Amino acid sequence: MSAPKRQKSAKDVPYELIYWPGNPGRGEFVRLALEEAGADYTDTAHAEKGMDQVLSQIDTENVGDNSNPPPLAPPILRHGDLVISQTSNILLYLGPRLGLVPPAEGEDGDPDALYRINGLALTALDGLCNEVHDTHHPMAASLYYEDQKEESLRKSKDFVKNRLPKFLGYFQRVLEGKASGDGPWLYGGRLTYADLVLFQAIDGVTFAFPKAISAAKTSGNYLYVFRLYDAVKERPKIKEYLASKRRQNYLNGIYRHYPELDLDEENMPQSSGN
Ligand SMILES: N[C@@H](CCC(=O)N[C@@H](CS)C(=O)NCC(=O)O)C(=O)O
Repeated sequence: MSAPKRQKSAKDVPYELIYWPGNPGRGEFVRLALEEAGADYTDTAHAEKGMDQVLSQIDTENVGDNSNPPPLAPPILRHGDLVISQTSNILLYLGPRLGLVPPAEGEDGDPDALYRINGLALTALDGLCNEVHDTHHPMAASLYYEDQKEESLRKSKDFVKNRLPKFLGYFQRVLEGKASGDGPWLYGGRLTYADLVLFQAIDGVTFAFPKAISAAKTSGNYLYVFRLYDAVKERPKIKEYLASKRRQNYLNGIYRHYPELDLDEENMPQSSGN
């Protein structure tokens, strides 16, 4: 007897990532989860009229629909009749569906894992994404960088000297802790979406502040953080993705390289900043 044909449920459809074309931005945190899982997804970054799709979502005339409030800003995920925004919220939805968190149920079920993993992802997004954005836009997101260069330099000095070591030191401590389990991963001895977020955040900071990251590497204070970075980069699906045309170059997004903000080693403290 042949197996009964599976009914296509409303959610048995490709994921749709709605994000600005032209730079990886915050969309990349979602993209990497979809890529690592080999998920079926579409991406406005590569779609004809992708920009129009983003603009129609965030249009001030958009009031959403019967169930979904309108999003304020991308990344946005559409999955069947669900439309959600906010990077970490999207990852919270995708994590269990893509197998990027331990199962909540079953004999070895870990129902609290999702919230621990989400905490790690949020922390990486706070310090190594949102604060990086503020290094070139410390005064106002609606002003050009050129209109806030002086403040950007002050902010970058503080980022490189204090904030970057603090966050790298924090993740080094997480990786040294028992809850991280065996191997290079942040939680439970297995890859989760928090590892992908940390990888992408470090990749972006490396583009923006190569001198500071180089100093952080040679300090030897964050060995486990860079080991995690290398381990994610070597995941077969991630490696294939990074070499593909789907991976976009950094360009005028969150992670920008301004040589005048790329402060050198002497701005990095010698200790781990814990
Ligand atoms: N906290 C939000 C921030 C979203 C966000 O700032 N998106 C950017 C692109 S990465 C944007 O288009 N912002 C438009 C705006 O803030 O006006 C998240 O993590 O998704």
